[in-house]
Amino acid sequence: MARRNAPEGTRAATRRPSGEAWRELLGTARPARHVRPEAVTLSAIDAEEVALAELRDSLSRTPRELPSKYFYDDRGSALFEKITTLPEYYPTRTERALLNARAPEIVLACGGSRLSDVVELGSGAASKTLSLLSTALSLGGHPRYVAVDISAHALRRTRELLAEGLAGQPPVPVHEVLADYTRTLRLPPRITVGAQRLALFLGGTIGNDEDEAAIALLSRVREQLDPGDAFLLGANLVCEPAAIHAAYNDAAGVTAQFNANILNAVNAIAKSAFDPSAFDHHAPYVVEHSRVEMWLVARQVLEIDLGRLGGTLRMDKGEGIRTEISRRFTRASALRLLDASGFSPEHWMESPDARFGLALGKARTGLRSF
Ligand code: SAH
Ligand code: AVI
Repeated sequence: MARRNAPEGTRAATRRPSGEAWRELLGTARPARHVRPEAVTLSAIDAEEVALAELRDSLSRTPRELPSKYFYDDRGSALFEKITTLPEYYPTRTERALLNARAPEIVLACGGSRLSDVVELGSGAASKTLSLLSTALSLGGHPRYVAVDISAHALRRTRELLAEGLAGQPPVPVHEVLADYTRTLRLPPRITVGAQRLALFLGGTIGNDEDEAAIALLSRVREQLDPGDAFLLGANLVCEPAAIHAAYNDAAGVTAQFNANILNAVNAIAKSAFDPSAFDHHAPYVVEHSRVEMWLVARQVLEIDLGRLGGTLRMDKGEGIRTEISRRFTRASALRLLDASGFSPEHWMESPDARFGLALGKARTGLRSF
């Protein structure tokens, strides 16, 4: 197919998903308006038919699954932002406090004023990244910020929050990349030759993948960097099960809404007929696997028209669809991930309550140290 032969960097721009629903899920990229806009580069965006195949495949597994990236349509992104403000959801505020406290150390370890390129995967609202950019500016640096996210809504929020949060400081050029980083990851070229790059993957999002997928993703990030470039990984740590449980079972029911909304996103893409209200939110912390598992559990026998996925899905009462895993790491397991992906771990920083960790690594010459 001719389309498949298009250069990767241009494919997304020339190849428009045909379905309204898919456009809605992925949105369209726009240049940043408030923070000195730059040209937008798009990495390859999933084609509609690839999404349909992925959904078909994941729903036919045992157990049935939906990839967690489908949470982030406009409503899902807004619900996630709301989750980050809930009293029970400790990861965001814990990571923010840790980043605020350690920003000078992180920026200095990344060249201080030479830090000129900050790239964030799954940037979301990017509210925590402000402290790093602010610190780089206050050290006399001129960082550019590259935000990579599958959600157009999240990129819009990134733009708004950066404009608000950095008001009164020198302008930070923002480069938005609307892309699915589980597929092609194509970062814009570094801003100047020899510029020091820092890639960020915060929020504990790495915990939404099993080891194999996590290492594949981080290795792709490594391939886009030069030896000596820095990578900062945020990881949720194994801690009190009750605190973890509460974070995914909040009293206001926002996480339950976020979970159910994935079915709206799937319906929009597949023209399927999932009824989100026919499922219960179930999110236990599974101690044995050090991970939360989010499920949508059928409250009764269901016959669901799968629309463009083809056929009908029959679910028994009590049968579940797993929508997310959210892993908790130890210092050792987080550093192992970095190492296995081609980064030499250099710093480990932990919140005072030991619930969240940040690992700073440097890209190695060889992808593997073993
Ligand atoms: N880093 C932010 C947001 C975390 S939520 C924080 O710490 O608060 C996860 C973010 O990753 C969302 O904004 C979501 O849209 C994005 N995301 C999830 N899967 C993605 C994928 N496959 N490709 C690109 N972005 C993805
Ligand atoms: C994005 N990710 C790290 C969140 C998490 O905690 O795993 C997504 C989330 N799911 C439920 N609440 C928040």
